[in-house]
Amino acid sequence: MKGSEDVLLVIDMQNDFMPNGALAVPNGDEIVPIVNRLAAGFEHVVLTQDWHPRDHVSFAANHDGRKPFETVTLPYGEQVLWPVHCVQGTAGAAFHDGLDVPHARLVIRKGYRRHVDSYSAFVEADRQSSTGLAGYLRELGVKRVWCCGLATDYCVAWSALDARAAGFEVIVVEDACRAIDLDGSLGQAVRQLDEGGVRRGDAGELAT
Ligand code: VGL
Ligand code: ZN
Repeated sequence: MKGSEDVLLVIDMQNDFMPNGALAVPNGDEIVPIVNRLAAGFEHVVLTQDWHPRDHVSFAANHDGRKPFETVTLPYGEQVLWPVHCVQGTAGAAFHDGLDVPHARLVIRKGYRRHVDSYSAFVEADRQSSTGLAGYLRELGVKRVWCCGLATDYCVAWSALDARAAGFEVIVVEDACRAIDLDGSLGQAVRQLDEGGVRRGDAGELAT
């Protein structure tokens, strides 16, 4: 059992990222039981929830003539345009029905400001606005952040790198994640994790 120095960050286990969802991550539903089992081994679990207003800047539908998976340049840099997903209060934004983590203490919602996306659970895409998560974890004496969920190459990788930048030891539990893998994004994310000092591991290593 992982105690007070460890937290499991369960990222975006929402219907829209599951097969048949608006922004389906291939085989995203496979990790539901893996995440449930993993989470049972942590006293401290935090969930994240992608949570966009319908007029959000990350939606292709809100840019004339643009299609999903194209990129645009915004004041804070390059932004991938996504299908409309995880709209606040909709069924697509709800957690997968099979997610069973009743002891999760906190849900961090992100991407809720119209003009700024947030893949990361820690810092929004403008790289300035904090969600407050680092301060919350620090105040509780957390030293290590274990990351799992969807998608490996976007919200998981960005959250892991920002957790590291905030001074935590960070492990991405790879078999408890699935990727979107858009134009080599998974390979790039793995390189960034390795270069950034984030460890990659498997749920099995934690079983004992
Ligand atoms: C995500 C793209 C857009 C994710 C969220 O959870 O990885 N990806 N919004
Ligand atoms: Zn999103």
